[in-house]
Amino acid sequence: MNRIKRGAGRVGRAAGAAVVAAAGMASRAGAASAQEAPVVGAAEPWQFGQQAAASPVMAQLTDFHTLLLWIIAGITLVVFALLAFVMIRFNARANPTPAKTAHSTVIEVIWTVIPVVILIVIAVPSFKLLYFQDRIEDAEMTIKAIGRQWYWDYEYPDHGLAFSAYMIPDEEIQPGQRRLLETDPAVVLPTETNIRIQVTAGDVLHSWAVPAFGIKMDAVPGRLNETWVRILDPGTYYGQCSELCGLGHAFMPIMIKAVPKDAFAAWVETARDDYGVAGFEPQGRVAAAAAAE
Ligand SMILES: [Cu+2]
Repeated sequence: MNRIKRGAGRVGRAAGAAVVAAAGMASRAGAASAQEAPVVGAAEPWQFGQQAAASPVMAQLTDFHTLLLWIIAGITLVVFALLAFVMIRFNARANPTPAKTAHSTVIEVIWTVIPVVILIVIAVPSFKLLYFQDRIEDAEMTIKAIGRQWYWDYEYPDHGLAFSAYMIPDEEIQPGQRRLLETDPAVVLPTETNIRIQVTAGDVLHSWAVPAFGIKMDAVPGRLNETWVRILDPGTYYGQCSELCGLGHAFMPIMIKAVPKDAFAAWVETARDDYGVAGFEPQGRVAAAAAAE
């Protein structure tokens, strides 16, 4: 059902993202724009299940979650049925003279082998998924998120940008914005791009988590953790610090605007005025792409 909904929303969402990109260029804050892209990555009241997958990793996580749910439901039903059978068939009234059986090799084998088979069925896709989300071989660009008390610093080492993203406080929140989730500025990322994400912290433990991407990565001072994302659809995606880091833990959200590649390139050009790193020379793949244009 999700898939149908997502498919239908795609055209509208792409149009919305173009508007956001244009609005982002017009206003420095960008976030204050009335024409937001339709939100795709945020928790909803009375939400059941996962947020709609916005990346291949999250799509696989959702499938894995569904598989586990079926396995758990099956185990619960079997155990319930066995208990009911025992209570009805072997209660004192139905079975006044109990058997004296103390051991059964057959039953021992069955209740050892079946759980082992279940664990293998779980372990194989689990490990595959762990390695899939671990890192991307062929990253097209990198961003670095640095957790701080209590905001996130972001660096775009390929594009020479660096900025701090602070939560928009309640006094300044505009209609249509999401309280405790909106940041200024938002992190802008291109869709359909393999993005390496490096996560670390400058003071205490934090965790960079965006549910729609299937990412929850510890931010550890002195350690560089790595993961990746490929954002499938334009939109706005929200996340929060997910490691208790002190007084402002609930007030350092993550806000990502995913826009098509050309809109991202345009954003990089305008963002350079505000967030450009002095003396930056593009290198490697990004420099080659810029030279080819
Ligand atoms: Cu934190």
